[in-house]
Amino acid sequence: MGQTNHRERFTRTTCPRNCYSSCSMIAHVKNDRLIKVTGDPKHGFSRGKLCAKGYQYPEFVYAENRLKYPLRRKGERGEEKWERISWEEACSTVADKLIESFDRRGTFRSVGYNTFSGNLGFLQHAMQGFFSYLGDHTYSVGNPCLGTGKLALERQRGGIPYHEPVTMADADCIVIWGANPAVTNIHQMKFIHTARDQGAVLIVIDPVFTPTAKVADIYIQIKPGSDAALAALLIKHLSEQNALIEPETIEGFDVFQRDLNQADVNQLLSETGIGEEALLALVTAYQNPGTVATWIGFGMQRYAFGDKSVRMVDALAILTENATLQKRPVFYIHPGFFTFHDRVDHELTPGKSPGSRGLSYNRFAETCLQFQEEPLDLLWIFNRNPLSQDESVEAWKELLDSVPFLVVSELTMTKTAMYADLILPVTSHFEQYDLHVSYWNSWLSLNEPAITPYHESRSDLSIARGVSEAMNERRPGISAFPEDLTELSWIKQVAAVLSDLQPELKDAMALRFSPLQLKSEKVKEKRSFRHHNEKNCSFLNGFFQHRTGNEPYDFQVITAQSLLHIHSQFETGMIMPDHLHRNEVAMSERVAEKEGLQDGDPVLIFNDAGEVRRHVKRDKTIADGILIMRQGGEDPVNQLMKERHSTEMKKMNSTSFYDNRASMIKAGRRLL
Ligand SMILES: Nc1nc2c(c(=O)[nH]1)N[C@H]1C(S)=C(S)[C@@H](COP(=O)(O)OP(=O)(O)OC[C@H]3O[C@@H](n4cnc5c(=O)[nH]c(N)nc54)[C@H](O)[C@@H]3O)O[C@H]1N2
Ligand SMILES: Nc1nc2c(c(=O)[nH]1)N[C@H]1C(S)=C(S)[C@@H](COP(=O)(O)OP(=O)(O)OC[C@H]3O[C@@H](n4cnc5c(=O)[nH]c(N)nc54)[C@H](O)[C@@H]3O)O[C@H]1N2
Ligand code: SF4
Ligand SMILES: [Mo]
Repeated sequence: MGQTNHRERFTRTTCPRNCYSSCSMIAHVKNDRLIKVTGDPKHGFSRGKLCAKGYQYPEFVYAENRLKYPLRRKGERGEEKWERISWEEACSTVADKLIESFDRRGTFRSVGYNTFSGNLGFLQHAMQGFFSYLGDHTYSVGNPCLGTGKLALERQRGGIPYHEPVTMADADCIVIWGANPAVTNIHQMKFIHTARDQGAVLIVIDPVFTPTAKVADIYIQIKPGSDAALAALLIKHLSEQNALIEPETIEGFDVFQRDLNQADVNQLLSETGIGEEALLALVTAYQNPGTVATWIGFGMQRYAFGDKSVRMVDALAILTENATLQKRPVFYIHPGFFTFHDRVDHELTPGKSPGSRGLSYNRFAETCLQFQEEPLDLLWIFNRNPLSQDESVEAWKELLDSVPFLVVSELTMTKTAMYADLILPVTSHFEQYDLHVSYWNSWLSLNEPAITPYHESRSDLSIARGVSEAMNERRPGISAFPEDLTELSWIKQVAAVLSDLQPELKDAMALRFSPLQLKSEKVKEKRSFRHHNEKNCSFLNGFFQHRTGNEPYDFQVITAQSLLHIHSQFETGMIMPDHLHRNEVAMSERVAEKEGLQDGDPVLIFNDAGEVRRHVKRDKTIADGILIMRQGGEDPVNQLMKERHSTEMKKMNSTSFYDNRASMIKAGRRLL
């Protein structure tokens, strides 16, 4: 690495993006330049293929907006005037700010971080660990992405069901509730197509006619947020036909059934917006004597009552299966991802001290703004772009305007980085070591550096080390972060910790030759609804009140993932256009027709949280009450969001990205 070498070299790396696959990939390098990236045939999930983003990595790595040097703000916040500084100056500045805060308050509680999902590798724990070594501090907790469903399944079954995603190929029927794998999980489509080739029926339930819906045998256009109602209806139907399997043997079924008896069929049906025929197709599907795979997608849980939808759909699988639970596999995530990450955090970092302030993601900015005592002196954002992706953009703007010092570690100049006092450029995965486990499949893979770091970029770990050294120079012993820690020694330690669970991991370097398939953990599934009792809130309690009490806006705004981007990432360098441009809004052709809107017409979309400007794109597959926009960009759609959580939802530490309504105007006229 590093030297000029005219021959092409190959290095095994792993795509670190927040994506189902975690593809192992081969970097092709010539003269220390990444010239091409190809899939790794030894990765048993992606099997030698990548998505368009993966193949596009050389453009990503050398993109014009990639950060090269540490930058210090010159003008006003957000004015985007910067000066280049040295790493020494950058690390000393952060060290000074941290020590200043400690001296003023006698604690590090007024320094905090917010991080999430730019890179899902194990190396990221080192940066979080840096704060843990300081002692008390403020940090973000929870999971704004898939936390609702995870908790709901854990409550319902006492654990998360897991089946190898490859086994979906053996199903006789696949029912996808709110996932769009043709866009978000393209490698899974192989197994879905195999199942269909062998005669399986594919049913897709989604308010949007997605690329996945296009290849389905049956597409059911459900009203947003009503999956709990649809699943309840199905259970009622099946129960009336005595088609539930030994429900009385299920712990907690009595409470569940009482709930269900109270629910009104007509109300349920009108909630879902679907017809009798679609309902009967689903009833038939769940009576299939063979294997019916239920995929609980992340899309259906992004609602205020998303946990109820997850629990009800899961209940449908439990109630139509015998005690072995083999024929009604439910797919959600690979729980090993969390087991491994929790373990590394636990074993290799000091953990969070009791005086630390762990703030839920879904109210992070609001909570920081409310601190009376010990307000934040310094906020460090890494691996995260809240001004584009958070649910409370308005509160985030306020927080970033008011926090005395803001540090952002980034690959590119993002919406959030533009507000920073100090921007620290990080290496891409091609420039550092890392180790990855997928949250969907059971493959674990190594990432070796393929090229020297881009300009002066550094890994998050090496930034933590630099700041720690600068702190200790000023105040010996103030930071206990291990100063000899390198990326390689960190991942070796991670592998050693994980080798308790997977002995093959004893030698992390063996992964240079092939990714490793983890041995599946024994699935601890139980036919149980033991958490359905009055105290934990029954199934449909509150569901209808919420659904009828919606705000006075005309459209539901759905902002799901897009094929050629990962959230706000891949903004530049992508040479192909995505299905929807960032400045477009897709809507029903009928609505556009009625309002005289042509393709390209400018519209303003607004609600009480904010407004965004877009150009019309007509689409005859979209239902009348829905607007579709993409995430990210200059004028992020999340400006239309604000926190809308029930108390129960808050306890679930979750988010409701699609539970969002807005109206639309053109030239001062409101369009319905
Ligand atoms: N290309 C690409 N791939 C990605 C990502 C990306 O940004 N780009 N992001 C990754 C991440 S972090 C995640 S979390 C996953 C998410 O991937 P998925 O699990 O596929 O989830 P979403 O894209 O959020 O939503 C899936 C579908 O749910 C539908 N939906 C919305 N509301 C409802 C509803 O009320 N009921 C039902 N039944 N369906 C509904 C949406 O229209 C959408 O088609 O994708 C990952 N993969
Ligand atoms: N409207 C709407 N909003 C959503 C969603 C939605 O469906 N609709 N989905 C939600 C979901 S599922 C998710 S997962 C979140 C994602 O929320 P975020 O994690 O905030 O999403 P990204 O846009 O991927 O931002 C990650 C940032 O980390 C940076 N980064 C990448 N690698 C590294 C690294 O190694 N080190 C450092 N320091 N930085 C790095 C990237 O450049 C990028 O700017 O968005 C949520 N927001
Ligand atoms: S974005 Fe996902 S599918 Fe594409 S290369 Fe990365 S891990 Fe693979
Ligand atoms: Mo996500």
